[in-house]
Amino acid sequence: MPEESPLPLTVIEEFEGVGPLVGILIGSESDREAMEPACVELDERGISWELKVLSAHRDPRGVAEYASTAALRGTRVLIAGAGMAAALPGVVASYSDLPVIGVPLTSSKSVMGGLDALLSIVQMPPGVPVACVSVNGSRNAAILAAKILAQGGGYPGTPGRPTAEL
Ligand code: RP5
Repeated sequence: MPEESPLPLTVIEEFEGVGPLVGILIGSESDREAMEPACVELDERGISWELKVLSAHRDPRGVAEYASTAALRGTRVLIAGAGMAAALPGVVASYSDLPVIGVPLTSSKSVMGGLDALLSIVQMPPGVPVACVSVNGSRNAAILAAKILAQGGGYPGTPGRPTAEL
């Protein structure tokens, strides 16, 4: 009998578990300070995280690559903070099945103190959900991520979980 050819899953296994539980993306270096409370909160809870500066409009390919491979690296929740038109959380959600928490941020160029980013993030069209915390609410994003991580292995019918008896 011929030896079985390696499955593409080998690639997945290679990545599995090497990434942090939470991936934080920001659209600009200028967003870093506003996301600091999220990093502190995750540290205090002992949750591993990484932060990357990846802009939806300046580096769309980078965002696509990061978001579409995050789950393979073992990341379970994505947090995306951005200001102004704030496309980043929505783009991330379009490339990943992981839950995405958007953080609308204020910047020196914001309209109405960040209302522009808030509406951009919260008004995602049906089918591509993004959770949205308050303007500059990065600490809440981290707490919500922790709550998501604390949940069990899915809902009835998902692989590895028995179907609920009705
Ligand atoms: C967004 O535009 C960023 O998320 C940032 O909040 C805002 C301004 O970016 P910079 O011009 O400071 O790089 O893309």
